[in-house]
Amino acid sequence: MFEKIERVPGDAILGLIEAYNQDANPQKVDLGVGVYRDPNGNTPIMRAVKQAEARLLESETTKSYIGSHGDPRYGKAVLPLVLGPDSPVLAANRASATQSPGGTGALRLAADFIRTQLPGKSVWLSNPTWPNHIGIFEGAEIPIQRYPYVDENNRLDFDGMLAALKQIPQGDVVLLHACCHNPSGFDLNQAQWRQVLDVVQERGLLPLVDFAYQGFGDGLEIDAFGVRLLAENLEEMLITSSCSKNFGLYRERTGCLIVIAKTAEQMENVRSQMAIVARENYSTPPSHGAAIVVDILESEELTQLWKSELTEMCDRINTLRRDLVDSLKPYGLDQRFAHVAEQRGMFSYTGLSTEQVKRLRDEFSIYMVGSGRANVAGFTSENLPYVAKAIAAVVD
Ligand code: PLP
Ligand code: TYF
Repeated sequence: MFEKIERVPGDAILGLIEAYNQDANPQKVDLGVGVYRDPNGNTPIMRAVKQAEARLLESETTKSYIGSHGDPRYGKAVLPLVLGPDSPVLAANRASATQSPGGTGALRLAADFIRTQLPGKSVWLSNPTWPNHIGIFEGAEIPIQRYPYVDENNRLDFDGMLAALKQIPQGDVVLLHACCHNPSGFDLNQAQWRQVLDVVQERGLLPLVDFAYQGFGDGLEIDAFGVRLLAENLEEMLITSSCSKNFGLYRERTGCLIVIAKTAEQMENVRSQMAIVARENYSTPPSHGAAIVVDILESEELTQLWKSELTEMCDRINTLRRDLVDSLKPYGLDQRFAHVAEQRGMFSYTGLSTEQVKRLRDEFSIYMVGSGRANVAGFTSENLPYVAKAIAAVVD
């Protein structure tokens, strides 16, 4: 029966890990997959996480299932983190959180909810976007449409984006990156978020905001500006939140789908549907990562430690952005790459072509995604001069 099944290529981003590992060049540089790296190139477990885990080892009393919505304490801890502790939406009991296996699991919940409860609606994705967005919504058999986001000069195409949003049919779903746009690194400023809100209101669109990098752009609060603006001014929206990056819990699969409804009662109705969607996907979510997050956020001391570690990570990324531009100065390339310092989050659309990316890999063992996306966190003070020299060698 299996003889007709074709082999397909694996995920291009994840494939870079393998290629990098097999490269024997001691000067190799990994700017591929989106995981944070410290100055030594490692992705360490955060100290707050380690401490919470040690406490959990002592205090955990059962491995029995948690419910389809996960641990209610997780929702209680994460909702104010995302929406703000004084959110009127929380005060009105209009928001619900369903714990999920990472932000990816939350996206799949959203997709299945849209298919079953909002049939016929399309989802509009930025062009470009995280390739998994396409896979997830295709997998859930939801029609996909695109809106422009980056122009041919490698700049944010906000006019193009807004013009496209103004044409979207009423009731369709528009997926917005809350901050740290993957893959481009171009984010909306606050005035632009207000304009997006106006169009979403005018057209009666349902925003689905992907919040995978809270704390990696300009900090936990500033990064939440767009999410909170929409939440406070709209009756309905969906948010996917992930603790993979900001708690460094990648493999523990920790996230949630947040639903905001017009009334507390409608929220409960939607919430009841979410439990079914979750159950039909994976029954109940994994517990460990969420238990860590709860332990941290319920402890003032651990919250402080976690916030200071997160700030350090965020500052490091933004410093590296400026350092790359500085390293390119001796080659007269600082103006050409000035956008790298303006972008936010781990990713940068460098503007390097597929051909240039290939040369960086083949000739210099520098690995980045074919689109020219670099993971800025992969830079170190040691490899930056080497990377800058290599970039200067491949650009015309
Ligand atoms: N959304 C975006 C834009 C991402 O880049 C990622 C992953 O890295 C995710 C969602 C989901 O991440 P995870 O499933 O690891 O929480
Ligand atoms: O874009 C990235 O690098 C991260 C990690 O299938 C990732 O979002 C990449 C591909 C994938 C899952 C996660």
